[in-house]
Amino acid sequence: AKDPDWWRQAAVYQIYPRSFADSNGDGIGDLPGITSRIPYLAALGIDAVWLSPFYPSALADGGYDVDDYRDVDPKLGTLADFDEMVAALHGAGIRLIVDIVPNHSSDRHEWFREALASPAGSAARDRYIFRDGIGPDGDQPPSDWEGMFGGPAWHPVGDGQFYLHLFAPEQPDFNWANPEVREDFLTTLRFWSDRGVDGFRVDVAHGLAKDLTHPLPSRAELADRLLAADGTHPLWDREELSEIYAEWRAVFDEYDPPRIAVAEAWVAPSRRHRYARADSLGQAFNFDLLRAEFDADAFRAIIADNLAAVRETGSSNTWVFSNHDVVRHATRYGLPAGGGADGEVGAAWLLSGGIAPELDASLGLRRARAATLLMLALPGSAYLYQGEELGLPEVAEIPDHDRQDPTFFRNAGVEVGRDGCRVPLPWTKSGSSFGFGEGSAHLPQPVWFGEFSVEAEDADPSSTLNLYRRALWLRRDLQDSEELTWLESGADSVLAFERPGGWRSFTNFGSEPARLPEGEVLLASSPIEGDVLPPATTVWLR
Ligand code: TEU
Ligand code: CA
Repeated sequence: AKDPDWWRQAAVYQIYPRSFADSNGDGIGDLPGITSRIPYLAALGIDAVWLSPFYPSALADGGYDVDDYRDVDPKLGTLADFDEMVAALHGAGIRLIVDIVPNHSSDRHEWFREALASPAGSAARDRYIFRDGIGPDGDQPPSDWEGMFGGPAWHPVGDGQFYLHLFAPEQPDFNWANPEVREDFLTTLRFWSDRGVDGFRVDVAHGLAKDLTHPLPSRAELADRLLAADGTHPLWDREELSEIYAEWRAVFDEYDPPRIAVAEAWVAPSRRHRYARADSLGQAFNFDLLRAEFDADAFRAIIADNLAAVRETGSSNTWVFSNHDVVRHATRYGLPAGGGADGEVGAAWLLSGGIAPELDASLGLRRARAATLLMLALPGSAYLYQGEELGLPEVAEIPDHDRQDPTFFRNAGVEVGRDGCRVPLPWTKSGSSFGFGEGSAHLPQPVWFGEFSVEAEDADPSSTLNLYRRALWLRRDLQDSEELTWLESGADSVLAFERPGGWRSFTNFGSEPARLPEGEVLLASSPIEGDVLPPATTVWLR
């Protein structure tokens, strides 16, 4: 059915392709591997897959350094494999969203190689952001800016010029003021839409537009401007983005049903919703819950604010606890509270991947299950990250020489990188790479991974996998309109609300048992006895 609103309350499962399933034993997950696991995805009860980059890439940043936007990395398969995967997903009733990375290409992209081979001031260089060096000898970077992964944001090319890279040096930023760049991305959107993809996840959607026409501000001045968040920052969240995404919207609307898009924009909540408007990308990731402590008041405020804001944009809400960039939530919730400012799970923990020695893993998992069940009762789309349905914790024990993430290498000592949430999935209790593939996995799996395998959890009725399955299928039956009514729970630590059809959700965030209201228990995140709502537990009642 061509339901144009399919995305509004979808459960979307993120696949990090190199770590999902390996079909040919080279240790790298691939597209045929994904296709072979579609029965698993279908049984899970998801509505769509979001596929992280699968394009040709030297993997300087896990595939977010794209060599060619209109091809498949040969290590992951071919375009024919892609078409087969799309057909099989659609055959199973699962839609596909692909990641698109418009802020930067890789330094191996044809256009960037052409830029390097061309002189300063050439048309080829104008597709990226080149500037002359400064200082008495002209050998100093144009400004003191730092990249997101640490180190200078300008890289010298040997002829007196430098190029801008807000991420790794292998990720030169595009010049979005150049019409050729704009046009090429429209071609890419059509290329994948024509192949049947249902939508796009837009990487660093708040980047792209930049204003470097004025004297470049210092790093300190930039930081001040960011706080103002008024659309005039030279690098982030600029007003011109609306124009760019209006052009994208016109392309999405060429299709039936229109292709959807979700913005990844790390901006202030008050600025996020402009990406979600119907004349823009249509939906934006809401990372507020992801950054919050496991706390009833924090969750209540975030949910209420977002329900109100989204009503104004006409979009639907999005909820996220885990993705390929952050410490898995089963681990985060086992960390001591108050790691950061403003009641957030310390940005330090989140972004550094630093695992505290005082981690309580079983509390973390218990809370993660409760939080997920709460999220799946909320109106809007739930974005799930591969492995969270197994309750996978962050993998801390990765030897330095096996690490791949650039944040580790460029910021060593400050960050341990994002590899710990990207370790290949365990499918079986034992055997070569726990069923991921016949060879050894590209990131080492810990010895205990088999306990969290699909095989082990499949057989255990109380496993996290079976909880996710039941929750996702029930949610499909129960989801109705996007209404939510808050309920008086009688306890500060208990967050309660009702959805249409008499579906109620109660979460006890506290460490003491609370009273469970009357009703039919549909599902609970931990075992329930009598009229007690145990600590760190969500129950669905009707
Ligand atoms: O992330 C955008 C981003 O701003 C990241 O720096 C994010 O804040 C960080 O990873 C949190 O640890 C996107 C992708 O999700 C990420 O994997 C890429 O590395 C990045 O863009 C560059 O493409
Ligand atoms: Ca492979």
